[in-house]
Amino acid sequence: MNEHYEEDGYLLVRGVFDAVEVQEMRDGLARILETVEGTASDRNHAWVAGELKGFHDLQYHDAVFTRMVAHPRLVAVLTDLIGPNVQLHHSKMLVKPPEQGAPFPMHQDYPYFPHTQHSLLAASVHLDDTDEENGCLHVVPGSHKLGPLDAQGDAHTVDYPLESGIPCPAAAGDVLFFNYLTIHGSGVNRSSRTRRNVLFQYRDPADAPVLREGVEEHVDWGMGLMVAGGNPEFWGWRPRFRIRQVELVSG
Ligand SMILES: O=C(O)CCC(=O)C(=O)O
Repeated sequence: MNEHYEEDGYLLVRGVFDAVEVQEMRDGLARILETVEGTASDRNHAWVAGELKGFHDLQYHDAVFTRMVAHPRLVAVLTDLIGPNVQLHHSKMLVKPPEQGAPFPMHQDYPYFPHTQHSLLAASVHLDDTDEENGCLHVVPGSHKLGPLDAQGDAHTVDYPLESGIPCPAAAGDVLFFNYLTIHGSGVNRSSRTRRNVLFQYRDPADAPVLREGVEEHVDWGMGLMVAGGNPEFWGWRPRFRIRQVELVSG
């Protein structure tokens, strides 16, 4: 495993996606935003004051993301960090508009989808150049070693100011990988530039989710896609799910 990731709980890899691929993903996001505009689905996903487009399941919206979640250059890093078998857990977009783009208070991702072996990590794919002015990510190096922390409120925040994390400015095409125990967050977008990221979350398929009353905490449509190796848990894992259509939401 990569020594820096093991020690610090994160890794910034430059140039994973080239300019053409970045543009394809920007166009994919624009298509998704166009389809929801003015519909009941167009909700603000900000945790605190501000604006954020945070739609999940990107690969169900647009095929460009099916290709990108399994991109060979991305997968090469994932197998180094997770192991030979890598499974997609979920995907989402994070579009922070200019002037008012919402911050993310510091948190661990652990309480959103707890697992037993802590293999989960985020690959935050930058589609714009980011810096402190347009709300880049901050991480607290080594904080993954603290294990799961007491989290507060619905947003599961931890008692760390943004300044306790080091800023991770990045260029379009760079990917910041961080473990789901690594404390992270991001500031307000105070600039006149949009900050577009897509975030793919992966795990080792042998890493069992922690169940609450027999139920997995976070289930997304797109979860379970293998992007490297095989899934030794497939037959044990699949029958746990039963799909019940509660409500059909139309635009
Ligand atoms: O990309 C960001 O600004 C933060 C995203 C984040 O912390 C999350 O989705 O858990």
